[in-house]
Amino acid sequence: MSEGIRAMWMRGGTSKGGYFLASDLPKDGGERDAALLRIMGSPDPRQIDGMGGADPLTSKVAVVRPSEREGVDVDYLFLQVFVDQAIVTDSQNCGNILAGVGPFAIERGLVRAQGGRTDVRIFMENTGQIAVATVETPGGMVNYAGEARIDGVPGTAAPIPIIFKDTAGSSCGALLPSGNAADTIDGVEVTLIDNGMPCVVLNAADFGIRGDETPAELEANSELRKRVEAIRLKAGPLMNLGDVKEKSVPKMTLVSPPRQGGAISTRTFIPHRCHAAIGVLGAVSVATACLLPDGPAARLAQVPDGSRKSISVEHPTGEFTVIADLDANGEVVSAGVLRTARKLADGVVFP
Ligand code: NQM
Repeated sequence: MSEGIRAMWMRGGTSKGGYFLASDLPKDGGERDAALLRIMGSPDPRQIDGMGGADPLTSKVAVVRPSEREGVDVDYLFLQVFVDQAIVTDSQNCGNILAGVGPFAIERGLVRAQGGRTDVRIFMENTGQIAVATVETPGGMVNYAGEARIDGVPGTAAPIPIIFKDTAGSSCGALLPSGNAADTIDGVEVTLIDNGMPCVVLNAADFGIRGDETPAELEANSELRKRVEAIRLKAGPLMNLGDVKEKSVPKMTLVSPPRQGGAISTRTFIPHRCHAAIGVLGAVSVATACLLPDGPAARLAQVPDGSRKSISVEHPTGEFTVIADLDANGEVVSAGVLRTARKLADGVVFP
């Protein structure tokens, strides 16, 4: 048996995965990915022979290293390990797994705790942007317990507020890669948007659904999935993402009118399974689509007044609030979100 690889297992927001120091993983990308597939138990729909939870949301990896960038503490590379295919991809970022990066960096000694709260400046390697996460560190130790509640996770935990700046065009080169707030693909109106996560926003009604169905109901609707995937494959090149057949982006968000007093209701295919909630940067992108002059989200959204907008994005297990700050042109310049994280295990995993 191999010697094993040091890892911490954490819940980050509404996702879960393995957190590794880059120096603990094989240097060679191919060897690293092969090890991660073995560790997660992929490819296998049940991931029975590994740590993965048979869901893309629990088959995730953070690779963290000290940063050499000015004013940045750590570099974070997110890797999605596919469940039932032998694919490990860095083609997307993940704002949920990001929530565990600050605590992990402090626990591993990459960042020194500063008083009761420690700001960790994180360079997100997948998209080349920076997030600042604030971690509670009373007595110099990470505190995970607290009263913050996020929908999609039972119970409460210590709050980890995260601020994103300049996420527009993170992977697509522009907030609206086609240059339009609304386009038409296969006769369906879409917004192609990237404010941290490439997303295609669609009106649920255009697919003959209400938009408040459960993820299981939507996953069982093979006609819907076929139409959504056909649009996704055409959207990829229009979003400067090339052939997206084997990529986990763009995400496909079906929007409908809010049901619980929020701004918009969502169901998101990520891209083949339907998310139990919504991704962090996915929510930032969809919230931004609500503020555009045109498109399916803008038409349905209930948007509050003011240059600081609190946009509540409803999803299958509750809601996700994005605090968006706008400039004089009405463009989103920064977004704040609240997440929590939990350390689940710290030890050695065997590829
Ligand atoms: O959009 C799932 C998640 C995510 C990504 C996905 C995420 C984000 O919930 O920033 O967090 O869309 O694949 O972890």
